[in-house]
Amino acid sequence: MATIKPFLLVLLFSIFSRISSSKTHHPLDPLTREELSLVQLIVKKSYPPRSSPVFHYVALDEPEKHDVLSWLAKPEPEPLPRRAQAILRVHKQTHELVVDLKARKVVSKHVHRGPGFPSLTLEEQTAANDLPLTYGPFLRSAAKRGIDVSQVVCSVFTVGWFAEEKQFIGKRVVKIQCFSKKDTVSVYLLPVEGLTIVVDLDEMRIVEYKDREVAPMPRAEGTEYRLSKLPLPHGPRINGARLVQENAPGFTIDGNVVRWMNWEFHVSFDARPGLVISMARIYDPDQKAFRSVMYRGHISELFVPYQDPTEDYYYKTFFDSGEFGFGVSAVSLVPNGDCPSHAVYMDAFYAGPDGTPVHVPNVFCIFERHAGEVMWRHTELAIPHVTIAESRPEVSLVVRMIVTVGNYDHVIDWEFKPSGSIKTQVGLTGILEVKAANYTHADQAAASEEAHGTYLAEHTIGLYHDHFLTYYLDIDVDGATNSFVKKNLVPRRNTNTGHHRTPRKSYWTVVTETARTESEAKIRLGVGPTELVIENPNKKTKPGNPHGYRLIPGPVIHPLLAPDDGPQIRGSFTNYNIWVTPYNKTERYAGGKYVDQSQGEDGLAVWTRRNRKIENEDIVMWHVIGFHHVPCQEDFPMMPTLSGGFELRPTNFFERSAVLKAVPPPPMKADGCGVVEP
Ligand SMILES: *[C@@H]1O[C@H](CO)[C@@H](O)[C@H](O)[C@H]1NC(C)=O
Ligand SMILES: *[C@@H]1O[C@H](CO)[C@@H](O)[C@H](O)[C@H]1NC(C)=O
Ligand SMILES: [Cu+2]
Repeated sequence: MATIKPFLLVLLFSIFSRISSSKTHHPLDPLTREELSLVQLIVKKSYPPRSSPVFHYVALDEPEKHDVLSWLAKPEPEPLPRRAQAILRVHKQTHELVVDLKARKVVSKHVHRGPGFPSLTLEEQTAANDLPLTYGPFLRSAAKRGIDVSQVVCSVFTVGWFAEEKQFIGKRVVKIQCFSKKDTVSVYLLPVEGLTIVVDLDEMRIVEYKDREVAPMPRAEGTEYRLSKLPLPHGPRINGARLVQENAPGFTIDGNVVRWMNWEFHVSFDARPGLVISMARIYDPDQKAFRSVMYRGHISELFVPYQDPTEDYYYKTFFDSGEFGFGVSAVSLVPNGDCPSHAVYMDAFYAGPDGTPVHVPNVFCIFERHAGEVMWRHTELAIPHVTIAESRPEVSLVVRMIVTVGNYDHVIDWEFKPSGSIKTQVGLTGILEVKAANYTHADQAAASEEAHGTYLAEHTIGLYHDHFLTYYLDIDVDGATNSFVKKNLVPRRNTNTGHHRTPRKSYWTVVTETARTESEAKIRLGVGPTELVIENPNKKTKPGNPHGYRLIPGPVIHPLLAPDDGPQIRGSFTNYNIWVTPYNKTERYAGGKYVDQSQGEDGLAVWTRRNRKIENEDIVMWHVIGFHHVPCQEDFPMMPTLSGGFELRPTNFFERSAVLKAVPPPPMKADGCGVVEP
């Protein structure tokens, strides 16, 4: 999987991988191209020749956590057995298989029942998109609107779930919306309104068609974003910058294990969440050992409900990860735009619909970030005749993936800092979802109850919507057994009970509360100030504080939909910003494993009803962050990146600052060539 881009590095790493035992899989390595092909072969053989199963998901069936950890502890471990899990559609049924790659056989096969369906394949989306273009009634609708069908593209949208829509229950259906590409490439900005097109994916045919009304089309003018097509003058001009790294790059990639400064972690690709960070450990010079911080971290779900309840748009309540697959939707990164010039790239493979491996080049990039920030500093002015000014530049390591689902692009970063912090960031960019409406001025839209968005251009409304991102964070502070501790900041009145009376009337103090069960760990942020810490109650610093990592939360968001609304029942994992569950290998996806048309039958809200014990257990934290999005004109036709994220920060984890003795790099010459001699 590790295809390193720059030529020299290819040389370097190919030598390196020959030295290291490249044949030995890390137990969490993603399935290779060869392994995916083997899965295809074994699975197809397990079905009668004409049943043509469709592969919706294939991934490593990872070994149990304790096996992985004991593998890690051995100096020369034997490779662990490799197994794959596969989700297929066969004869309108969802099949779950586990394949043993060594024994070359299917070791378990069962039919999943229940309302939710697996994520869509790209191929079935393409096939469905083409259906309207040869469908008589659609051709008549286009003619009625004066639209040339050769200038139309269509796109699949998941239908969500609404209890009243009984005709969809048990059928794998999608809705199709069509767009004009006449004089534009920003097709999402030119929707053809007033049509309902429902496609049954298992039968691959249109099963419902309605043409209600003719709405005006938005204009193509002003929707261009390709620089080569944009009229002069261009600007502002982005200054070039080239990073000169004396010991470049500062990290090594051994298979899928990345080592950098005091960090070591495993980077993996999974067709569902895409980028997965595992077994992040940091070196502690006091203990002369690597210490575990996070066993697993990835985006678990992304819920994007649009806020227009009318016929054409009510159903748009997307679960981008579960319905479309974040991994499958991850794009090849554009060098020098998506990642800086000194980045190193990795490739990925996933299973196409017939099981054949699909290669995604440059799916992740890894780079050192020297962004001009300060790691720490101090100028001491209090000591007469002594000049002290100590300063260290911040440097961090970033692993990045970009996921494009339809109109939106999501830049997903995991950032590691030598201080011990892990930061995440998600950047939203791309094209807004708009509807065409018969307005010609913002005042008309503002006066109407029917706009459900911002008037952006002639006949164009940018629809209101939310982005709710849920992160899966299996934090293991110094081992798996941890507790979740709330350190609530509580205001107090000064009762002057101490020895000396003071005129101070009030102060705040910390009241610590350890969550014993899942319900005690469901938290809506923004209510009262609190520090949220994952602690290891069994491991303490020399002064006696439990080792911990605390969460500096990301942008806080709460749902505004009614709890009895179908989309919110499915998206009930957004009811809290924090959840903590006991580790369970199968509980990975906050909105459930089978999300398309799900009815909220699976996921965080359901699992945590058991109210399991989470104190001094192997626990997983889930963090929901997000944005309510009221579109504005600057988001049109291309939205500049809007970012947010959170930080996991060591808290009494080390005996002292992990970067106290950080050695700054030698200063560079002004031309960037060579180091200034002292
Ligand atoms: C749009 O509005 C204009 C003026 O109010 C009206 O004449 C026209 O019929 C409307 N068009 C549609 C498609 O509703
Ligand atoms: C793991 O989670 C699944 C789904 O919630 C549940 O069915 C199963 O019983 C759990 N296993 C254990 C050991 O708790
Ligand atoms: Cu948005």
